[in-house]
This record gives sequence, structure tokens and C-alpha cells, in this order.
Amino acid sequence: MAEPRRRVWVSQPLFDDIVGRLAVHFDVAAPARVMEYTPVQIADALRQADGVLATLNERIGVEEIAGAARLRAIANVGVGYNNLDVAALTQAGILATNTPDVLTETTADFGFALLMATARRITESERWLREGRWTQWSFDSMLGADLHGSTLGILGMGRIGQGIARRAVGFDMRVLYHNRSRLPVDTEQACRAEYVDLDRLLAQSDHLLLVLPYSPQSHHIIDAAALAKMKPTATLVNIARGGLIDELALAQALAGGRLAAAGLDVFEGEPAVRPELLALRNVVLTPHIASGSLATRRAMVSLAVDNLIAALGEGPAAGNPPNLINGDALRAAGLTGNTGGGARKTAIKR
Ligand code: 8YV
Repeated sequence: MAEPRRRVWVSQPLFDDIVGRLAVHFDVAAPARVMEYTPVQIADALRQADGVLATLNERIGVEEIAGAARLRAIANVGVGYNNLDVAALTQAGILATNTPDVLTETTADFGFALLMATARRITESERWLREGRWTQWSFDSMLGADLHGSTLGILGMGRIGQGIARRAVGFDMRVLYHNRSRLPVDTEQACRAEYVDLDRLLAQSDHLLLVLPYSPQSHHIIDAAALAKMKPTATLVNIARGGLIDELALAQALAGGRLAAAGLDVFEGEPAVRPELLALRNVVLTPHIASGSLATRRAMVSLAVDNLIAALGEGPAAGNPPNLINGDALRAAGLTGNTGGGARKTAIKR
């Protein structure tokens, strides 16, 4: 008798034509509209799933997977995966994947756009104009800060940070960076970036961009003390995760003139945004869209689908999901633990 088809849960409406590729191998359950799930709803969905296509909205940890006996793989649509408790998934033998590379350039583009909008007060002045307040041109209205010739600080020098540094070359900026580990010299040279410690980065940057992963170690890395080390004329831009910044301290610094402006694409309690930030004129707020070009969002979903098909032991890369985050999950599940596709394929299907 034929084995019953395995089940995949797609947590949000993504692109039907791309997600449809899953249906070749699996029964697919996907919502027709954007969903906000409770942890119990997520646990219920996981209980019936062999694989999951998830977004940053779905937090998946110990409690959510407690009853998920058949779950073998979670493909996150995003390069960041702080919504997943990777240690818990690894211990349970559940493979997890993400979508790096395909969003690097688009996200770096956006980081630069948000920096320019913030430093040159683009959204603020547009609002002002629309409010009918532009009654006479004046020489000193809406004066901003230059990008060209200034010092750009990049905190987190992974692929996206390097993409931003490459763009800064065209603006003749001096680029400083801080990262957990220093980059190889040839990479530094290619980005024309200089490694400095965090204090120097804070003190010397005219514009500081946050592009580092969020973790317990980087939680509120930009707090009141860090903000106090920055130039009062500086611009702060965050395209990584909201939890990197103590937003209340930031709002106070912006309101008190201790920081010139901020551009925020991500928020600690998103989609909720602190009223203290909403009330300020010198902050540009966007709804987590840094990777949001149509082509890139499609590429992200496509890569996540490839990852999930492979992680569940199907398709051309069966057993070798291209972007596995937790290789140790294989061993934890008592699977082959080697990277050879064939052996793993059989094991993962079980
Ligand atoms: C995604 C992101 O839009 O990739 C990331 O880490 O934050 C964004 O590019 C988001 O993760 C979608 O789930």
C-alpha cells in the first residue's frame, strides 16, 4: 500500500506559484490571508505537519514543538531566524534552514535608502510639505547631514554589512565597522572598511547602521550608555531587528537632541511601534521592508521551498538543504549526520 503523503504547513500566504512546487511532493495547508497566530495555534499546526514554511511572525520553540512528533524540518523565509529556538529544534532533530544571499543586495540598497531618507530628512520634509506648511522657500529649512565625505559605521559586517560598505565607496565615505570577528584583510580592502572596537565605532560614526543578528548577546546593544557615546549630530539606522535597540532610550535621546535622527525598519514589538517614537519628527519609520522588492521576496520564498523539499528528502538536493542552520539536528535525530545526500535522504524520510 502506498505511504500517505506527508504534510507541509505554510504559515502565511506567500507566492502561490512558488509555494505550489511543494504540492508535487506533499499535501500543503496554507492560509488564504495573513495570519497572526497564538502559540497554541502554532503548536496545533505543527502537530499535524512533517514540514513547515515559516516567516519571522511565527515564534517556534520548546512549547510549540512539544507535540510535533512528525515534524522534521522548518524552512524559515528570511535570513534572520531569531523567531526559531534553534537549540530546541536541534535537540528534537528538526532541521532548520534560512534564506541568505538572495536578499543581500536588496537589503543593502534599502539600508542606504533609509540612511539617505533619515540624514537628508526626506520623509519629514515631505510630510511638512503635504501639511501645507511650505509657504515660502527659505535658505535654512530642513537642513540635513551629508553622506558624502562622512564616516559611516557598520555594526555587524556580514554579507549585508559588506554590501552597504561597498555602496559607501561610491559616496566617498570613510567606513568603520565592528563585528564579532574581524574580517580577512582582503575582504576589508574590498569594502574599504576599517575594523574598530565598539566604543570607537559609536564615538566616530556620523552615521551608524545596525546589520547584526539579534541574539541574547546583542539584545539592546544600543542602550542609553551606547547612545551617550555617539555624536549628537549622528544618524542611527536599524535594518536588522528591533531588539537591538532600547527604543525608549533612543526616543529620549532623539527628543533631547542627544542624537540627530534615526531610521528604523524594525521594532521590538512590531508591528506595534512605540508612541514615543511615533511622536518624533526626526525618525523615519518603515514597516520591516528592507528585503521587500518583488524579485527578492520571490527569490526568498523560492529558496525556502527548495530548502524544505530537500530537508524532507525530496527533489534534486534531497537530504542536502542548501541553507541548513543546524547540522547537529541530524545527529540528534539519530540520522546519518554526514552530508551525503543519499544516506540522509532515506533517513530523513522515515
Ligand atoms: C524578511 C528579514 O522579510 O530576512 C530577514 O531576516 O528580516 C526580512 O528580510 C522576513 O524575515 C520575512 O520572514
